[in-house]
Amino acid sequence: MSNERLSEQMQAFDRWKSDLREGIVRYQKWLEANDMVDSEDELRIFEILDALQSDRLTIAFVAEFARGKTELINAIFFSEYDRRLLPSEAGRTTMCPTEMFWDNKAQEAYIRLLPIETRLKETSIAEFRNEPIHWTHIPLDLSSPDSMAEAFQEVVRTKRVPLQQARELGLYRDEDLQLHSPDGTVPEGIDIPMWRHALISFPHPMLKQGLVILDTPGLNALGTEPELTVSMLPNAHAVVFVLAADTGVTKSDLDMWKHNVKSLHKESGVVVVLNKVDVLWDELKTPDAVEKSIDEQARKVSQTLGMEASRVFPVSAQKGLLAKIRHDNALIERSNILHLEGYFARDILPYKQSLVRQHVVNEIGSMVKESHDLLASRLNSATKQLQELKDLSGKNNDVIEHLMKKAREEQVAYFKNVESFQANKRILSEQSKKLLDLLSLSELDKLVSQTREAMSGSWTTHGMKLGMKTFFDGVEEKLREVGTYTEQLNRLVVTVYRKFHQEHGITEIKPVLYNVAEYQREFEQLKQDAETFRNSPLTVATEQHYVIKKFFISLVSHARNIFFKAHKDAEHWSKAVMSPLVKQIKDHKEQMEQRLENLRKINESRDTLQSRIEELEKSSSMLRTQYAEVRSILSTINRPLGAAQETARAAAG
Ligand SMILES: Nc1nc2c(ncn2[C@@H]2O[C@H](COP(=O)(O)OP(=O)(O)O)[C@@H](O)[C@H]2O)c(=O)[nH]1
Ligand SMILES: [Mg+2]
Repeated sequence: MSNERLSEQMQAFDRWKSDLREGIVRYQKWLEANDMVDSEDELRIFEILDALQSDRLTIAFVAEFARGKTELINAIFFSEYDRRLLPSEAGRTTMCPTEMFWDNKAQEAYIRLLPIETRLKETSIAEFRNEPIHWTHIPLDLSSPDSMAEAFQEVVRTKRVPLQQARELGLYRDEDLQLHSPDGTVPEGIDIPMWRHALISFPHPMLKQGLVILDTPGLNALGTEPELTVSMLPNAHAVVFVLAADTGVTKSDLDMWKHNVKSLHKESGVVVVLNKVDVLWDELKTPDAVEKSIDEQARKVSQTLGMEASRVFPVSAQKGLLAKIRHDNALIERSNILHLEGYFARDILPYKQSLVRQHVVNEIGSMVKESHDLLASRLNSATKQLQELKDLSGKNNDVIEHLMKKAREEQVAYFKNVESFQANKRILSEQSKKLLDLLSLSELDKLVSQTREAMSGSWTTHGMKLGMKTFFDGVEEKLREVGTYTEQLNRLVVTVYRKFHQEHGITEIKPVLYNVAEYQREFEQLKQDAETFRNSPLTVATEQHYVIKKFFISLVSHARNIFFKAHKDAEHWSKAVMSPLVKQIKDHKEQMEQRLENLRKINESRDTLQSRIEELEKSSSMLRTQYAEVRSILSTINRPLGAAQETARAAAG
């Protein structure tokens, strides 16, 4: 059980990442040592190292208010502070969405709060994130738990504002009157959250290892902050949906599940937590009977939600936190909190690792593979030359001259092909420009203005439907065009590569092709998330201009992000796609020259044959060492997480 603790698995994951980093750095050095650096590759390596450094695992907690999300976060992640670190309160909390992480760049503990008034601006939270000036910054004094607890209280601060202002901010609807004033009199002012979003940088070990926890307030926030639904939650690697045993599955729990959470299941792991099972710990019942009633309720939850029973975890966050603080093992066991941690460790982390792995292996792996292939081809040619020279001993000059003549002819044919290659390369680079134009942000922005026109300023659910249709139809059309164009480009690339390999017997390498499928998939997902939001009863019921406007802002911001990535990717691709072949061509040219030079020297004086053979043998053996090194780097990069753990365990034992 103990090795299923999330913290240990996070550590193993972190070690795996640092092994990977080491492998990449080794490769970087290897490239330098062997004089094989290319500025485009260098940049790419730098980007990958940076991406690994800032790689994150996001777990989002979603539920109606008061189900115990915050308590659960305290119990799983923050128990070693021997207190309830994050404020968890009885009753309705008006907290804002809160992200907890460690700010690696600033290396500083703080709380940053985005004022609620920023909702009036046409900027998404993601965009605000890059503009610290809009956030209120509170440094955290780690040496004083009291002052820290006080600082955390700031996150849940509210303020009283006139009704009109709350309405403008999209935080009050006339239908909500009941909530604010049970006797039905219209209040003069209402309490609204001070903040729209909170970022907490905190040096907890798991956060330092790249964990991000997203704590969300209840259903209301999902309705009023569309960015949560269309961007933040779909981007999380795991979503924890929390129910409480004292309330059971209420109508609003079920609404939230159906419209906001269930659909996330495709992209990320969703688990259901049935919290507060301690309310069922009836002293008058036998332990067996208690367990039975808990199982019964969990089974009902799984049926109602249509979720496999193995993904429903009955726990008590409160007792779990208490038990961990008191080191009461029996109570920890009873709270069942470790079960949930084990699930994250066993299922979520490996999934996340496969994502990182896919990315790194795609990027760096193909570069290392390229070096590997280049070496293989050098080694191959050295071996051939060596054989040729060995065969020469005892042969007369005619044979050598004949060989030289043939080598020269090959060289001439080769140079002709190099010329036509250069021409093709120019064509390709021209055509790549068109690909980049198709993927440019200004193209997308044209679509955005068309969308706005289609809606003709009608920020209603009907207008939203029209707008979404215009937008996604437009994007799909554009991506189709990109797809067709990409196919043409890829065909040209393949042809150019093949021609060289076939005509000159060069070791075949497969060019990396540009692929838009990933971005098409991302748009498909965005469309589904947007659809979910549009169909959510909250959205349909409100007809709120405000919310719909916000929804479009987050939609556009997300879409721009996808285009930005696709464009960047295409730009890199167009610069790099020919480089393996260029290197091969250069190498082959040198080999041909060297071969001729050898033959010439030997022709002049047969005495040099032996020394030439020795030289070639020496350089072959050097090539073999380089080859072994690059193979070992390749295997480090391909190593699975489990293997890294084994190594660490072996080293420790
Ligand atoms: N009995 C019991 N109460 C809990 C448990 N977890 C949370 N609570 C209580 O439920 C209330 C709401 O908890 P909180 O974490 O703030 O809920 P959130 O709004 O979902 O973040 C607080 O009074 C907690 O003390 C639990 O496991 N058992
Ligand atoms: Mg909370």
